[in-house]
Amino acid sequence: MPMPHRTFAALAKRRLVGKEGRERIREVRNLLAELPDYKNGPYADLRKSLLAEIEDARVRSSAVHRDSIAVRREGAAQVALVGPPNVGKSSILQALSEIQIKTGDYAFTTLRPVPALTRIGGVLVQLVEIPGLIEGAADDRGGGRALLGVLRSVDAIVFCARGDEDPSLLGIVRGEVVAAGIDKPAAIAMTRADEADPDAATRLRAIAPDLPIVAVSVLDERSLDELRETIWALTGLIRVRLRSNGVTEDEPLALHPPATVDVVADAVHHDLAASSSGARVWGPSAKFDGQRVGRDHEVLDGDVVEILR
Ligand SMILES: Nc1nc2c(ncn2[C@@H]2O[C@H](COP(=O)(O)OP(=O)(O)OP(=O)(O)O)[C@@H](O)[C@H]2O)c(=O)[nH]1
Ligand SMILES: [Mg+2]
Repeated sequence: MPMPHRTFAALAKRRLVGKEGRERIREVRNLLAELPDYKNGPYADLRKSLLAEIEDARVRSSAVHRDSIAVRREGAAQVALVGPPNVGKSSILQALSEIQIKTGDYAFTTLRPVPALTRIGGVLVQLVEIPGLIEGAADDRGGGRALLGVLRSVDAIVFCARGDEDPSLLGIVRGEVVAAGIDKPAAIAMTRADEADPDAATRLRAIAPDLPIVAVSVLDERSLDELRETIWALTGLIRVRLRSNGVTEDEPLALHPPATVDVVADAVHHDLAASSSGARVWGPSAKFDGQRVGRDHEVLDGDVVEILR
């Protein structure tokens, strides 16, 4: 004897409370599987309304209005691109990575945070475009709370502002980030630099004298390189390459400074750290090429390290 349809409807409602997106759709599917298979009458109506729920949940999850949005962390660091709408955030993401993303000369082309990996000096860094923030974002205007929430876990922020636009737009965005209690290493990318007038950087500097500014045009590869370097500096990480049997590896290790030879060895293998007797070092931390150092020697960005057993 199936449960009365009103009871089922109430139960369904209860089971969907607080569930959104994929989770909600999964629960609706479970409910559909449990629903008696009548072709007509109240159960058939219930089936129809549950199917409509799936459609609604899909539409809602493609708009931003939830309290949290998760971006899965990848790479050695996570850096957010934050700014007003239509400043060229997606275009930068596209220029620095393999991602294909919609860009367009209108506001709110991007509605959800979009992650993309970029390689900087051989190390993978995750960039995340945060959809355009507007005044009142910290009070959840435009779904701002969820977007700002993504910033809590990032390592650094690149504020994007158009060189040919009123710099106070950037001030508003920064103000919302501050109002949300978020304080991260940051820099400013003055975007669409090819369209900016010569005073643009000065105007931006006046409203954010504390942040480094890099002028970026997606049409200028050199400016993109400068942006990469700026992003790397914001991560605060150092790059160390390993050497063994006279061969230096191409792909560097990314480490949080201060890092010792022991930390390098441990990043390779725990056993190596336990059994090492020190290292030979080439590069900025070495007094001369191949200097023999102990396990507590501090390595620096750009070092080549050969762990000795
Ligand atoms: N001339 C020039 N145009 C650019 C540059 N970067 C982006 N654009 C143009 O600016 C417009 C907006 O670019 P998007 O990358 O979509 O901007 P967005 O900040 O991601 O926009 P939303 O996601 O809508 O907030 C597009 O028409 C781009 O072609 C640039 O360096 N130079
Ligand atoms: Mg965009």
